[in-house]
This record gives sequence, structure tokens and C-alpha cells, in this order.
Amino acid sequence: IFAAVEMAPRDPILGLNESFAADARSEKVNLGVGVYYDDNGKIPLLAAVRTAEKARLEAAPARGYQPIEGPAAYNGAVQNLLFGTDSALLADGKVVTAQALGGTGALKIGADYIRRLLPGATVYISDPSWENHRALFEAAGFPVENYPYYEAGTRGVNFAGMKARLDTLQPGSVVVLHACCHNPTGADLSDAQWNEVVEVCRARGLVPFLDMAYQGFADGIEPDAVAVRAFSASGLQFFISSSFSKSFSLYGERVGALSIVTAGKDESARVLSQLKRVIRTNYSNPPTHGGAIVAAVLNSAELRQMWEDELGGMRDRIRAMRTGLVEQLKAEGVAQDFSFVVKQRGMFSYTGLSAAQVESLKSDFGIYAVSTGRICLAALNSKNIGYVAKAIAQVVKA
Ligand code: PLP
Ligand code: TYF
Repeated sequence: IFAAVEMAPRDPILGLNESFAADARSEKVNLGVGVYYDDNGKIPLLAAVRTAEKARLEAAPARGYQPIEGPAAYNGAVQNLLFGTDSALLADGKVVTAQALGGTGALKIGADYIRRLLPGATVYISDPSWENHRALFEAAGFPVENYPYYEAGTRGVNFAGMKARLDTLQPGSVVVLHACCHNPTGADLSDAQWNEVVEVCRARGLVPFLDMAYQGFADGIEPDAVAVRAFSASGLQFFISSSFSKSFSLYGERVGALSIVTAGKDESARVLSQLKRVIRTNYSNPPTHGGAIVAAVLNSAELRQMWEDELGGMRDRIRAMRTGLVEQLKAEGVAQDFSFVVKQRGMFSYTGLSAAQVESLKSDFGIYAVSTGRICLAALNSKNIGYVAKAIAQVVKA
């Protein structure tokens, strides 16, 4: 049965990790994958997480099956982060939340559920978008198309183009929107533009699916929820996938959630029953540890403060790397204006480096980036930033 099986292409981002690991050069730097590293180049284990883990180990809880949708303590904490503790939607029972296997797992159960609800729908993703969006929605059975998003000339969002395209979509089309810290471009919508997107979705009868993988990495937990709050105020029904991979530095624990906003309590009960069916036939119920740690941190005033401080530290360090890189490129005599790097939000910068320049960064310097020119600023640190700036200066001057 396997004789004719062809080799599948590697994930363009995760595949870089394999090439990077095989590179013997000691000065090598991996700016490819979107992971936060500390100034020592290590993935941090947050102190809030460590404290919650210690308490949990000491309590030695049994590992029974969890509810299919995950525990209420976790799902409630997710809802408070996304919608705010004073949310009318939450008070009215209009939000259904299920723990999921990271943000990817949340997208997948959301996609599978929407496919049952709207089998004829087309899914629209930004041009460009996170590589996995297209593959994931296609795997769930949808045709996937792009809407205009990034404009290379201004290094910002082609909002007029985006809005015009959304305004032509069939009712019931699914629109995937990056709620903040757009991956890969770092270019986000303004608050006013979010309100316009909400209005287009309302006017055309579109199904918004917000992907929130980086809450806290732009301006903070509350300000980064602006898109969620705009849709919440609209009275529309919509989906949110959210992830704690980055904000809790819990990548491998696979902690995320799918939240669905319904028209009311009764609808919520019916929607949850259907979502549970999707989950049951995928993985039955979510794993215990990561969700328990996140819930313990978010439901303790003290640990929550500790976590917000640590998250703020990650955000500040990325900002410092943005400023530092721009300054050092200037100091290296690069004439091109790189100041846009400071304005982009989240972990990434779309640098405008060409595929050939990215290739020579790799072959000549052992610096790995995505061929689109995307770099992860969170992989820069005080030790490697000078080396990276020198290398970029050389390839852009060549
Ligand atoms: N969505 C976007 C836009 C992402 O950048 C990521 C990154 O990993 C994900 C979803 C997936 O999150 P997770 O790693 O929690 O599956
Ligand atoms: O874009 C990134 O680098 C992160 C990590 O299939 C990632 O979102 C990349 C590819 C992938 C899963 C996660």
C-alpha cells in the first residue's frame, strides 16, 4: 500500500528548523519559526507557570478524562481574556468555549464544525497569511481563496482592497482574520478599520473567524482584544481560535481554545452539543496539564499579575530588538530606510528581503529566515543582533 507514496513537501517554516538543526556553524541564528526566545536564546519557562506547576505536582491530581469541551475553570478564564470580565455576551450565555489542542487544534475543530454547518462555503484568508491556514481549511474540505491584505509599497494594509473584496463575497462565506500581530507581515488594522470590517461582515452576511495567536504581544491583553471587542459589540455570530503557545510559552503542551458567539443561551447549548460531537470524533477530550496550569495562573490574582509582568517583559524585549536592529543597520551604513520594522507588531517583520537575499543569509552566514523575507524578531538577542545586522547589511548592499 505504500509503494507509490510520494514524499510530501515540508512545512516551509517548521522545515527550516530541521535544516537549522543540521547546520554545524556555531554562529548560526534561526529567525525562521515564530517562537519567543529570551536574551540567552532559550525558550523561557515562565515563573508563573513554574509556580503553578509546582503546586499541581504537590497536589498530585488524578488524571481522569476531562469533559469533552475541557474544564469550566479553563474555558471561563479564556473567555475573560478574550471578551473581558464585564462582557454582556458572557453574562447572557452567548459564548461557547472548548479547550483545544493549541490554536491549530482550535482552528481545526472550528473548521470541521463550520463544514457541517455550511458545507458549500468558501473560506477567505489574507494575502499573505500563516502558511497553515490554507492547508488546514482545505483539509477540512473547503475551497480557500485570498483577500488582499499586505501592500508592499506602504508596508501596511491595503485596506481599500481588502474591504472591496470582502464586499463582493457570497453570504455565508467564512473570513479568517488575524485578531492582532498579523502573521507574517506584522501589519494590523486600526481600531476604526476593525469597525469597518465588522460592518462589511454584517452587510454581506459573512462568517468571521478571528485567529488570536498572539494576544499580549502588541500592546497588552486588553488593547490586543480590540477586534474581538468590536465583533462582540456588533451582535453578529462569529468564531475565535485562541492560543497560549506564545503568551504562556507552552508551545509543546498544546493549549488553546475555540470560542463561538451565538445569538443566545438556548442556541449556545445546541451549538456546544454539536461541537462536542466534532471533538469526540477527533480526540475525545483535551489533555490535562497545560490547561490546568493556564487556568491556575489566570484564576489566581497573584499568578495572573506575575504572568502579565512576564508577558510585558517579552513584549518589551521584542520592541527593543526592533529598535536595535534598525539602529544597527543604520550604523552598518545601510542606506535603505528600515524604520518600518519598529512599527510592525508582534513577533514578525516582513523585511522586504528577497528570496535570493534570504538564501545568501543562510548560505553565507548561517542565518535562517522564511523565503518570503519574514523574520522573527523574538529570536534576536543582545549577543546575535550585531552579527545579524552586519549580515543583513552585506546582503542588501551586495
Ligand atoms: N494562528 C497563527 C496566526 C499562528 O501564527 C499560529 C502559530 O503557531 C497558530 C495559529 C497556531 O498556534 P498553536 O501553535 O497554538 O497551534
Ligand atoms: O508562523 C510561525 O512561525 C508559527 C509557528 O505549521 C508555526 O506560527 C509554523 C508553522 C506551523 C506551525 C506553527
